[in-house]
Amino acid sequence: MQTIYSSDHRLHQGVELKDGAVSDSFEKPIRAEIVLKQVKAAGLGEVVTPNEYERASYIGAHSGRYVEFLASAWDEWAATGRTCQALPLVWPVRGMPSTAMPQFIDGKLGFFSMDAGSPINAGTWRAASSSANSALTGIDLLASGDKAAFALCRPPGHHAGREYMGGYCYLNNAAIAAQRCIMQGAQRVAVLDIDFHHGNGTQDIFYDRNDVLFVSIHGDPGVSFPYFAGFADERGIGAGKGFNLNLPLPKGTTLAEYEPALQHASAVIARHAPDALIVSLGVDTFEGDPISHFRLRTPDYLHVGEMLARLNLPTLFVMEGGYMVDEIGVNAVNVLLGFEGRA
Ligand code: SP5
Ligand code: ZN
Repeated sequence: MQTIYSSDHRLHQGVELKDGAVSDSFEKPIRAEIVLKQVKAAGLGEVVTPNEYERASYIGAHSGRYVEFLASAWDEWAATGRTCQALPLVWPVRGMPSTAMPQFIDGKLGFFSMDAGSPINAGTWRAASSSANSALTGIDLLASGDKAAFALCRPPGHHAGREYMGGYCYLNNAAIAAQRCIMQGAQRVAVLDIDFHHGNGTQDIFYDRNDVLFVSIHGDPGVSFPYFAGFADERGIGAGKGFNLNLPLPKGTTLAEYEPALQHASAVIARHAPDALIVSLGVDTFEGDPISHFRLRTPDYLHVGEMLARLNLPTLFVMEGGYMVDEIGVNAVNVLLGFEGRA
């Protein structure tokens, strides 16, 4: 399969609060470089750069005003004389009376975010849009007949909702890809999220829809980020009721517990009979991941890929998380090799 990759991801380098201090984010540029290196080392296939897309291609998954906010946030922040990264410090939580969008950047940052995990700097918009464009290019490869493609997206996307950033994410690459698939005439699409963290953003975007099925296998949100979404009783709303499936698993989950959940997810996806499958591929399920607590091992990822191939669907893999930097390449590429029957 082809890999879609843009070096523009390097323009974004975030910070996060860790142990009471501001330091480099776990979500750093070398992550994508290591995955790219392994794609080449394994001979996965050609590496291509993403096409350019209009900003309008992100709308549908996101609102227009959110996309405008992301595109202009750095300029609005810098116009106040600040040169540090832009971060939110106030949020409209339960009980606050106003639902209006603030006019000043400091208010907008809180209005359009779920946490302080997605700082904005001068290159963030270009990096995030190149990441979304990689996913969109992947959909266009499937439309032209490719059986599978790998969008090597960075920054990741699955925590970004219709109108919010968070968890290292800005544009929801997988959701933007699913939406393009539907706009191009697909009747049904499935998004399977196997990042360690619940894909709350993707769930949010498709929660009231029956055309895009969302299935996520992740760490129990009772004890894991994002804490406020990802529970098993979240099944969708309105027309979307029954088209959202969360399969939370406990701390310490190994392949033995993971495999039945993936089997269940596969059966539900097969029943939906989608025209395409989009896999939010996070490898922070790895036993050595610094911010997660599943215990998958490197060879297990080959097996995960084999299981996904059995669905026999046009499949776009979209890179999400994975923070054990030395292993992220081999683990992510193992899923793709397993999928291609090259285990
Ligand atoms: C895309 C993705 O995987 N986003 C994950 C966002 C997680 N944000 C919370 C990070 C909390 C880090 N806690 C450090 C614990 C170190 N032992
Ligand atoms: Zn994650």
